[in-house]
Amino acid sequence: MAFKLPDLPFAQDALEPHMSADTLGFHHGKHHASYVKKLNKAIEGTRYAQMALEEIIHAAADESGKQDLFNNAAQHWNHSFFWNCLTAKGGGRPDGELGRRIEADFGGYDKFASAFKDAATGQFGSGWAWLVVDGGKLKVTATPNAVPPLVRGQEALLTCDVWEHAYYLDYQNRRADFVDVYLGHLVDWSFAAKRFANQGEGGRVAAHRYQKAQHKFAQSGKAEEGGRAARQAIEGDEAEELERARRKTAARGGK
Ligand code: MN3
Repeated sequence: MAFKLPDLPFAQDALEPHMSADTLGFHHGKHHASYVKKLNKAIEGTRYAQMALEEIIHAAADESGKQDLFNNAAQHWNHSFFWNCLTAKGGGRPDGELGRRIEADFGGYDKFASAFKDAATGQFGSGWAWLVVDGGKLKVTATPNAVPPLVRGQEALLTCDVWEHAYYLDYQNRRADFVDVYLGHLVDWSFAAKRFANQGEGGRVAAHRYQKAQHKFAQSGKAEEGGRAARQAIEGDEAEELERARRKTAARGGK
């Protein structure tokens, strides 16, 4: 079964004036759509067609000659994630447990914001700025081109797309202005907080074990064995979501 372009979680003009309907029309309707189309073309009739998206990313990252597949799969993941990081009337400081952890791990929200802005503006050329959980600690990082934090063993909580197509229509060459607006008006902290609550250190380790089990299953085609291993690898809030992904993968062609 082919991957589908997800709908935006808001109306195309909902983020104006901070992110225009024009920008979203191209970014979602053309750029993201094109990654999905190329990904589907690349996996058609191959063993990748039976894998979940994150498995494809891990597998393609480990294999030589699969750069295009990696790029398109990762960009589909990155953009699907990015849309969820945005909301009308967003931005500002996070509260709750995530807010407290940002205080503790960065020494205050302002220090976090400044590190995030540095990562976003300091990324030479195309890429992404992220807030991640790395080894149980919050961290700001940047990745080039299509690279998602999951291939570095990090769990993404939040991202800002700093490819020029993300801001050029609205901000031209002023990437720093775009990042300020992202932090001040667009960030959906409730999404990041949900990710944080569901994917602490335990979740990260479980997710990694799950991915390994799934990968083995995808290679062997033994759905029952793979499913059992995957179920054993996970517990907690993530379990249901991962189990759904497993069933979908199995339905796609597992025996
Ligand atoms: Mn983009």
